[in-house]
Amino acid sequence: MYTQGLDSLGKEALHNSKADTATLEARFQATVDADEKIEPKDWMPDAYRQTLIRQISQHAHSEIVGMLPEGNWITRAPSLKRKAVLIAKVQDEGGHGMYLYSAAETLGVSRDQLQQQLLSGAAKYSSIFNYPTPTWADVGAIGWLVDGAAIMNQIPICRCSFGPYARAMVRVCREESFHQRQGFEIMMMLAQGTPEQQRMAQDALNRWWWPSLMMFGPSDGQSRHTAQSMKWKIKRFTNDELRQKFVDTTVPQAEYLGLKMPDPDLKWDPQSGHYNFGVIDWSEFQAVLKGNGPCNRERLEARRKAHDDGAWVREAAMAHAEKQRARQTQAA
Ligand code: BYC
Repeated sequence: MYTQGLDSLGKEALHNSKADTATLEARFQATVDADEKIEPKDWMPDAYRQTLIRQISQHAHSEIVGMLPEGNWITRAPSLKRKAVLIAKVQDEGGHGMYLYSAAETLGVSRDQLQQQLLSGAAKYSSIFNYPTPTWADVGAIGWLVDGAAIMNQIPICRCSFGPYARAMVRVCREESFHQRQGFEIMMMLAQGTPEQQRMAQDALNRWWWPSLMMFGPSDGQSRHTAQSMKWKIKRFTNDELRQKFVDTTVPQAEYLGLKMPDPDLKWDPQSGHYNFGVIDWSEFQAVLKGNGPCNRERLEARRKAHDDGAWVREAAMAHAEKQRARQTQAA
């Protein structure tokens, strides 16, 4: 775990007996307002720290659980090339999880604690990964829509006020762009393929469209964290703003593919310059968050099994580290 020892923002104030929390908070907010980064050793309000731990760890868990729906297709990818690309993509998601756990650790929480929160079911991860992947077209739809939505959400996080999170997002977004393109290319091949392949592509779009819109989180009126997170510049756009951007970008892509969006209310509005879209079924979103989505139990069981199966690796690594330490002590 990273040290929390120094406190460059609050150092001077901490040594001043008159300095109080209000002074520290004002300096913190001034730093954020000036678009300067907050670093792990800087003073920060506890609520800012807790919000970041919640969001970054939820994000990390999403990457790790997100390996499962697509991982399901690695052994069945339709060609060697597709298999190699899919393995690389799923491995990238694992890497994103690792950067994000490291970023969360700089806030004073341990990776073990975060793992336990995921495995016990206490921590949230993105609702989207509780849906099944019954056909190869789902791999295309995830890349195109889920990675597409992820990029829309994550590009602004590259400008997040917390340095380690912002910096991790730069590489993550570059990799997600590649993922989105590989997904779109799969959809393009299917959409231009046989009638059966076209049906598969359309069916995958039908199943993934609405859950992709839910990925952006509750509507602004229901989002309990947005206002504060925008003030702290953890978030740069609201959930609804990002959702609208995603719809506006993705509808023309579906048209290009010759696929139909599963929303009879979807309509271009020349006055606003945006697409109007139908009402999201928030009861489905809430059910998934409560653990009752189609695959919630299966996903957590897979993670728990992986954790249990990996126990011997952790033990071996600890034994090796212990042996190295003993050798170094003997040599000294
Ligand atoms: N699913 O006040 P709100 C990927 C929760 S993985 C589940 O709006 P906030 C990929 C929210 O946590 C990318 N829970 O919250 C991987 C809060 O819960 P609590 C994943 C959700 O934080 C593999 C409550 O609802 N991306 O790209 O201001 C393969 C109220 O919401 C969801 C991220 O994690 C949800 N969809 O805004 C392919 C991005 N939405 O703890 C691809 C980082 C909301 O208060 N996270 N909740 O009970 C964020 O940007 C923000 O946390 C959110 C939510 C926009 C998601």
